[in-house]
Amino acid sequence: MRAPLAPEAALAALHGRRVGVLGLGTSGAAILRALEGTGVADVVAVDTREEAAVAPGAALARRQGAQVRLGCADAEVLAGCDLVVTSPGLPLSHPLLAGALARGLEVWSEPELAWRRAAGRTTLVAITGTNGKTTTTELAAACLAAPAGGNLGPPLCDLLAVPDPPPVVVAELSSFQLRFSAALRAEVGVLLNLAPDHLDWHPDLEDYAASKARVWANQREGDAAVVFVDDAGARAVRDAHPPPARQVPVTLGAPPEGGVGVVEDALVSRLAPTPATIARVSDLPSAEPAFVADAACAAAAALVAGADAEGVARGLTGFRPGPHRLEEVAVRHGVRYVDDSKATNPHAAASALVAHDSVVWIAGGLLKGLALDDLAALLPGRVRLVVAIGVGAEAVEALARRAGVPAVRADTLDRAVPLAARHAEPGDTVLLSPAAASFDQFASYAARGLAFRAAVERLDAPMGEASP
Ligand code: UMA
Repeated sequence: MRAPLAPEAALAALHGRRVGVLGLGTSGAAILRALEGTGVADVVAVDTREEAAVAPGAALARRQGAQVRLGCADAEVLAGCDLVVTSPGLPLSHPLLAGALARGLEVWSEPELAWRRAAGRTTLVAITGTNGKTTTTELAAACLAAPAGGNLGPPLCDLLAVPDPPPVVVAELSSFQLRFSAALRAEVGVLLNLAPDHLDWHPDLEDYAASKARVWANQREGDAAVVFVDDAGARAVRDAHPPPARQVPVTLGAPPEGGVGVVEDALVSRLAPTPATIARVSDLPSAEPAFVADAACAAAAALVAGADAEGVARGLTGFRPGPHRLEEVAVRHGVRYVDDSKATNPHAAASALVAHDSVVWIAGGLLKGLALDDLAALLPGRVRLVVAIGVGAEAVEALARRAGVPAVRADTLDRAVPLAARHAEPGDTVLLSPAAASFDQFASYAARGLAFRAAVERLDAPMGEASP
């Protein structure tokens, strides 16, 4: 399956070059570490933020003798560079990135650098899609007993650009990372689904979809493209950007030849001529369709990458889903409080809504240029009240109006939770599934989830202790 790129060839691509490193956060620091010992002539490390925000990355860059330019968004700083390695947080329109592209500089993502540094010594199982990437990556890593990295952290450079990289790595790759991964080759590339997201980063949906399709762009004979074929978006990407390698279809329906599917309570592989049961659906940690789809894709990817059947069964059934994904945080007076803060786009919120019957729904935040229209049909008869928060609150209220469901504006989670609690009745679920990113009010979706949990816990506090 391997056609190794010689380590010398990978290093030759960097030798003597002046390299711009864009962003000094987690990715930037990993990029700097991976550039060490490659023979690059010179590094210019740039970040639009000031010292306090990027202190560890800036300190590392200085220790390595790089030129450090902070508070800088002027691409002039890249004069003399012929290669730029960029962080995923910089959108295509960012002046540094747009300036680098306008100057005709070669641009690599952090995973591209990692892959080149691994130089054919690691089998890469790469997982992408709009939703479910983290869960699927963790599941596949558990099935393969291999390390997981990429968008879920640790950065791929820290796993691959080391003297002795692991034989197999499972990577969650975002569209931002794939956008500038021209040579990266994943022996197994998984596409879970595709729905509009990140339209504040990509110029349009086509650019977002084409970036996702790069997960299998450089595949060769013997490699595999795992596609969740129940998802219309994933099918459309596959048809518009056909994988050059073998396709492995995954479905929640009858298992297709050469793929994985479900027969009654069994997850069944038809990767080999004789169908084989991978695991019982009822033994999985969740029977929720989105989770079963992730598990089926992870199993397919792991089996194709060489995992044994027992390891896969153990990996799937022993898995515990991460926090902030449909996580029940409390049951109080017959009302369930569920933290689905990880739902940072409408597609993810839709799968949370359909999994519940009687909901007080807390939604809103940074909408990233996305329309909420597709959710309107899911609200009537299911959502009792919409509680709108964050900068997207107005759009959330407009959605509720269109769906004919009452809505109130709470702006912050601290206010939203008691308000939701007042309206919820026994049997209801108060669901935080924001359909939006958290960055308008929080440092991350995890911080938002923790704030939700804290607000739920305060519901039990005596009046005087409740926050205003
Ligand atoms: N920066 C600028 N100007 C900008 C934007 C960013 O100078 O306009 C700078 C920031 O100031 C920061 C640096 O670039 O100092 C890097 O920031 P970054 O946003 O690229 O973040 P990293 O710390 O490098 O983390 C990234 C991923 N972040 C994003 O894609 C936004 C992390 O994914 C990932 O875990 C990490 O690399 C390691 O691979 C987070 C994420 O939110 C979890 N991902 C998105 C998602 O899952 O929806 C794609």
